[in-house]
Amino acid sequence: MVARLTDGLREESLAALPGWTWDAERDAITRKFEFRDFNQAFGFMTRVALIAEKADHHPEWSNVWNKVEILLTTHDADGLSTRDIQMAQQIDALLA
Ligand code: H2B
Repeated sequence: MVARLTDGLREESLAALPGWTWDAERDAITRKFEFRDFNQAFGFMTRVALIAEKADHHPEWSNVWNKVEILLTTHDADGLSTRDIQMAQQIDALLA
């Protein structure tokens, strides 16, 4: 069982993830991405899917043509955990 992040740890982690916003209602983090076209957006989603399968940690997301919105939370923890922070870091690294 993975632990839900404390307020202090969440704030500290989010300070290092400037593109991500905390959703208090879900205790989740979200980020919107925009690409040149659908091909670029779907290529990105494919790379995220491979990370998700490897980590056994899966995003909630949506795609509209060149836009992708990702929400990360840990169902097993009923809120944010280090798994979400690690995944956000890996997702950001895809775009670095
Ligand atoms: N993804 C997310 N976002 N949260 C989880 O708690 C989770 C998951 N649990 N992917 C995993 C799969 C779990 O259901 C399996 C059985 O390990």
